[in-house]
Amino acid sequence: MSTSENTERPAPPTDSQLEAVREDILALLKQPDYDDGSAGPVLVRLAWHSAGTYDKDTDTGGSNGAGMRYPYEGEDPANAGLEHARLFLEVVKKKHPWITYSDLWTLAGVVAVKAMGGPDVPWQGGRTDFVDDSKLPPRGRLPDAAQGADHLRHIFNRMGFNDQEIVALSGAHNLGRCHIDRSGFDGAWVNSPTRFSNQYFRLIRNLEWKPKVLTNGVKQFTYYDEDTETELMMLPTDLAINQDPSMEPWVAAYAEDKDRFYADFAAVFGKLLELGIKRDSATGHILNTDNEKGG
Ligand code: ZEM
Repeated sequence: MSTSENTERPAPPTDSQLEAVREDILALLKQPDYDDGSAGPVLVRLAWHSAGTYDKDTDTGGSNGAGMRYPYEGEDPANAGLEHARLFLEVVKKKHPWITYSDLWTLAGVVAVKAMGGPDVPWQGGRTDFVDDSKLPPRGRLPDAAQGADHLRHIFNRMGFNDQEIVALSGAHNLGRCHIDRSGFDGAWVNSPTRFSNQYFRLIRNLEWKPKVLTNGVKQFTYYDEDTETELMMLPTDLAINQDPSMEPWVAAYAEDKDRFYADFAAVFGKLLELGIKRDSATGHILNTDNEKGG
């Protein structure tokens, strides 16, 4: 599956080149005919799934390589729906061919979080699209929403994250929605799914969530708000973090303190997007590009 494209180490982009990419990502966020009128949430999910395959013990997976371009990762049922995100970004790639897909997908998540009212997430470029066959992640590395806190630990400890970081990352579910034809789950977590906030944590704690079995047999949790006549949802994993004795205090902290959540989310999302990327600590330049492997 090796590809010969992008095997030359590119010159680092100038600030103005990167700024132009950011602007073009911003310009495509508004999508009147898509979901809640925004490409933002699905772009955040693309960034997460591109990086969340990382395994620290074997140093495999992660955003380098942009493996979702190829069927094994791209057509993994866990990534269903992310083709929309990749398609949205294709116009940006066409206009700025110098940027790698792996940089573009991670940067788009960061730009979208900020544009939807979230924090500034630290981001550095330099990822390679070279597919290193020895680094390919197997399927099954992303979390299964039907499971509980121990499963989340199993998945996220493998990336190097602790309980607090798992809870902070889960706060991304303030954005977007579940699609029955993608994950089998259905609905949005909050009433304003294109506005980043800590509402997700407050709703987990303050509403009375009832189990619901969808027509496809999938189990999730539901809350029907009589006043607004809207139905909100939670995944089993979303409620599991509020049951686990070591995660629950973080759910409480983020429900109460929006600034704390923003700061912790920015740090951990930034860390997620760097998994498997090795940089020179002085210059920030990437060390593990393709051509050291001989391209
Ligand atoms: Zn999600 N996520 N996620 N997530 N996620 C969905 C949607 C979104 C889990 C999960 O199973 C699901 C993180 C962590 C975890 C987003 C961001 C992040 C959906 C619905 C599911 C089932 C997909 C669909 O049907 O379209 C589980 C179990 C997680 C473990 C904690 C992390 C970390 C994220 C980013 C930091 C976002 C933004 C969405 C909404 C996507 C959209 O299309 O609207």
